[in-house]
Amino acid sequence: MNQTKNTLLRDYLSQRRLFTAMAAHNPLAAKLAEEAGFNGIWGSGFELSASYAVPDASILPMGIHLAMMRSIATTVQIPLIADIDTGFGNAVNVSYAIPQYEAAGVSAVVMEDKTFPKDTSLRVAGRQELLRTEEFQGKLEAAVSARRENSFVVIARVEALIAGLGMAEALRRAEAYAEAGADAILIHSKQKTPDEIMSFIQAWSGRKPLVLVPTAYPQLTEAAIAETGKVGIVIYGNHAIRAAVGAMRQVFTRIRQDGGIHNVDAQLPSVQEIITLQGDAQMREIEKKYLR
Ligand code: SPV
Ligand code: MG
Repeated sequence: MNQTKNTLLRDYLSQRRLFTAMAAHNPLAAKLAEEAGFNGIWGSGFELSASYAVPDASILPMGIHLAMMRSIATTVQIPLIADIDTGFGNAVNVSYAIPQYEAAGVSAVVMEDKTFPKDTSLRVAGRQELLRTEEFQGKLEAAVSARRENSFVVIARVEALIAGLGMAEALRRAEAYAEAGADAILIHSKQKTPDEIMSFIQAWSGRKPLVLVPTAYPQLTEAAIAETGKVGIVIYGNHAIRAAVGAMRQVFTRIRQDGGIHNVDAQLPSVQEIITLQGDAQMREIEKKYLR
């Protein structure tokens, strides 16, 4: 199964077809993303942190993220790209983390070049400090050599634009990470327009496919991204948790205002819909076959 999922993602990358990944913080969200037609799931650290109501700043331990990745990978048939932040330490920690993520059914990891503990990229005035290039190259080489299957994808994430170090430094690091064996380069920007990211794409040699997370510059459509011919994956980084927060707030407020559930009931997905999402059909088959 892993091989099939990995190969699917690899094919998109090698053909430079745009692979769309939606964030999920639990298996139910992943299932809804699969149902909606996304090509894969983004195992977002931001979303998982938010679902525990803690900052996305290396506060949740690896085990919690890993367990969630395993549950998501077990639930959906589409590839899962795990956000492993800084790799939970140095190159030694990375060497031990990668086989565990692979065994959990993940098809790819994204590792970022920030120091541990990290701060989240889109936070206003966040603490953004980058590792030395050579040190991050070592971590990438450790990740590449720790994978059991060559089809497992290692994505290097460049945070130079987020840290305000400029285009030349971002390009220099992206080349260095490709040199170290990364299969793709995630270039992140928090500019409110796509200009910065488009300049990077234009200047990029194209030796590896790029990965974009257009949260800050939502005007950039998939059609425009695909037109560049240099981007392999677009990640929608936090739209599952934001949708959930918006919907829960609205319904909770309404129930308090109305003093009951009489006005919200008809607007909500039915209990039967939730039972279906729980995989009721499969359990019924098991019951029929094996319960005696
Ligand atoms: C995440 O979703 O956890 C990401 C993307 O890493 S961002 O939050 O934009 O840094
Ligand atoms: Mg993250």
